[in-house]
Amino acid sequence: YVVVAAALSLALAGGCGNSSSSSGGGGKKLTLIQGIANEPFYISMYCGAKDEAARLGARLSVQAPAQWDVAQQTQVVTSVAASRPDAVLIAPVDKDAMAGPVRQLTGNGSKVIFVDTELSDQSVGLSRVSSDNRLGGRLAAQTLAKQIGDKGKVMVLAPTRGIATTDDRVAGFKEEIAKHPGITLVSEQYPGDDAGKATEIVNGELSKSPDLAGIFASNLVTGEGSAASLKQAKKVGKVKLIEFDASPKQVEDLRAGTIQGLISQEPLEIGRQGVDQAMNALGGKPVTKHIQTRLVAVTKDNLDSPDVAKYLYKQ
Ligand code: T6T
Repeated sequence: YVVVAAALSLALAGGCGNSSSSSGGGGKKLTLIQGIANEPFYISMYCGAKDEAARLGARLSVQAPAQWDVAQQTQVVTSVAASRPDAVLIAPVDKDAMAGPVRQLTGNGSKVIFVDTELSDQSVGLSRVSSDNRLGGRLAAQTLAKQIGDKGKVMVLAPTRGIATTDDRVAGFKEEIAKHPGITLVSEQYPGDDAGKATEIVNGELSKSPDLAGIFASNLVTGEGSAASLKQAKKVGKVKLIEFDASPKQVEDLRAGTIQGLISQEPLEIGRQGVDQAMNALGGKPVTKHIQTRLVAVTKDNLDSPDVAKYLYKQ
């Protein structure tokens, strides 16, 4: 099964060429373990990591679970640990449940760098490269507040509790919303890694609160589910939708008016910097413990400006 998931993620790794890169002989062996296979954010991250590995003469392979799931990612980690790469870049799917499996990697001698998500246990891993997700949640709330004229009912969705990134985004969102007396958070929902479930939940909320003003979907899958619900309920544009990430499909939906704002990350840069830190560690150079990449709030107004275009995820 693990082989199947890995093969799938290799086959669909996107427009960044082969699954591994080598400048020939003697290169360090790096493995990237994504949170989930075939997903635009992680594909971009892989592209950035792959380019950087090629530039530095390292070999990079990529593995991922087919779904966002602790048991599935544990299987992937166990097989990677057995292959003893020099370093592993990993986005753990749960900040606590993945601590044991990640320790297998360090126990087998691999240097560990967290990319995107991370563990609660700060003693594991040499470096953490991610967006400032709390800030991203605050930005989402500010963008939504503007869109709804600073008043009304809003809801927030994340896949599950326990994901380092989306937990921080929800916390940042709530922190900012609390500063807007005209806005009430009526619902905080965790549909799992399942767009269909997210659609059902938003459908339910729309029946319960027909005057719902806005939604913050804190990642791609919850965004996809929320957009589908608004389409079904014919509420597109009436209920303002802010999503994290900026996949080609999300950008298309922003242009079409289904989505009013995207909080875009720099997945290419996260991949690149993750490889740099791994290579620093392997070369005995200083390693930066915490690197925060940039975020930008994208709306229809700035979508076509060159400053913003570079934030949209390339595949
Ligand atoms: O938002 C990204 C990523 O940052 C997060 O950790 C999980 O979801 C995504 O991969 C988007 O689906």
